[in-house]
Amino acid sequence: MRKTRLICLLALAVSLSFGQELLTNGDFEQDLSIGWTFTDSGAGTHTYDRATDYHPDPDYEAHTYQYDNPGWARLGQTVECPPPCNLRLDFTAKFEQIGGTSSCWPAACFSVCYLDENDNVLGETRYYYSTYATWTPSPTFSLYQVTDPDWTEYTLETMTELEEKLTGVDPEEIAKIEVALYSYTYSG
Ligand SMILES: [Ca+2]
Ligand SMILES: [Ca+2]
Repeated sequence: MRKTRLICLLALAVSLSFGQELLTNGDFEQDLSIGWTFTDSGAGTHTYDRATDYHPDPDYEAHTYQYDNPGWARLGQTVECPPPCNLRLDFTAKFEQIGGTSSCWPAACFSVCYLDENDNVLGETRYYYSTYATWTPSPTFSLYQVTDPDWTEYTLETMTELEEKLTGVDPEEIAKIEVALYSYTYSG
């Protein structure tokens, strides 16, 4: 059976800093080609944009969208993060999902990937909003299930995260961090 699937993720602002802001255009006030890179799974419909009216404040928000299945859409930015990886991530986001079953489900995610100097993913912290997602955490995969669909502020301290959740990641190997708006649909 095939049902309509429609998921979104909207972000008001993203900040990755330790004293000094590392992200370029983290408030989305400039065109998204500045600082941000869009990638997708190549099948289905994937879009991203920025607009002022996703959130009632007067300035811009960014948005990723994934339709049909399976597939994903990702708007990300990678920054250098020499060890020790001691950063504070603040983002304000709104997650949306429509439709889904236990065998075919959407998830709206905000992803933080810890990369080595060769861009290999050492671990990930993923915030996700999904009724059916079956992901389970591991020492290299930390999960935070979002249950509030309204605009909410989130904070992640990378040092604490690595010590308490991502015990399978060697902080000394981390050279970069990628943050991303990530819209995903699983189809089994
Ligand atoms: Ca706005
Ligand atoms: Ca903004």
